[in-house]
Amino acid sequence: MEESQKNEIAKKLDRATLEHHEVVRFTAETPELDIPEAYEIQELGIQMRLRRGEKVIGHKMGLTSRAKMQQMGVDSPIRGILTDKMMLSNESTISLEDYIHPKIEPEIVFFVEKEIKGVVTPEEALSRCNGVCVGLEIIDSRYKNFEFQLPDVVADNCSSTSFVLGSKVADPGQYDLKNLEMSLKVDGEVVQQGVSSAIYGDPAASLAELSRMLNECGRSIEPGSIVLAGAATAAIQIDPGKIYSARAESLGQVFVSVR
Ligand code: OOG
Ligand code: MG
Repeated sequence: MEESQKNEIAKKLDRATLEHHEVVRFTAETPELDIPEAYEIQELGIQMRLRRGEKVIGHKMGLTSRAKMQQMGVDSPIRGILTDKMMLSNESTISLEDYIHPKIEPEIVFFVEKEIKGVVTPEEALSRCNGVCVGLEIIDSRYKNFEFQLPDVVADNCSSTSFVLGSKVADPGQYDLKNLEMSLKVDGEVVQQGVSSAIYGDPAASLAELSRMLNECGRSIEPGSIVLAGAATAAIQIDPGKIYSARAESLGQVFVSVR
């Protein structure tokens, strides 16, 4: 694919993000779009954000659950980049006007203290973190009806839009992070329930997989990064006038309200 075509796709996605409108998936017209090209487009989109003054603060893993991978017919998760503009404070109120058709999902989030590089075990990856928390991720795919193929969603920075972090809990090694009960609530009522093992068998394994994926393009997980390890349950549609919360055993809760 020509450089100009990659730039064109990145610009369309960037505009759709800024103007909150949807686009039709690019693989419909350009079926040859492949995964490495999609990561190049993702990077072009991030460069556009950086030129507007945003700062990279971490990474997210997506499609880490077996169910989502099977649904997409893939055996590897995808990764995206998080910027400071995407982070909301706990108990924030969002307005649906700032989104297209957002969904929300409960996540486990790592605070990386020391660089994680190359192929590492989940234990090694975890030992480089100084905290963990429960999070809520708001995904707002720029594609019509959330209909995309793998290269489309990678190019769209894995539907990244906003996220909220709960209180950071220190010394993450003290918890059995793969066996935490997790739930997603709407106005205090549980609507989705799961176990943290739904996140790639173990959220720390998702962190290690991110390190392996970044290493393939000569990169690493930088010290100070935040990493969203993936959703523990299916995402649900966000409606106005509701309060959404995620809870993870031992890690507490995190909230976002919708206007
Ligand atoms: C892709 C993003 C998936 C997760 O945690 O699995 C994701 C999507 O479903 O739009 O963030
Ligand atoms: Mg997610």
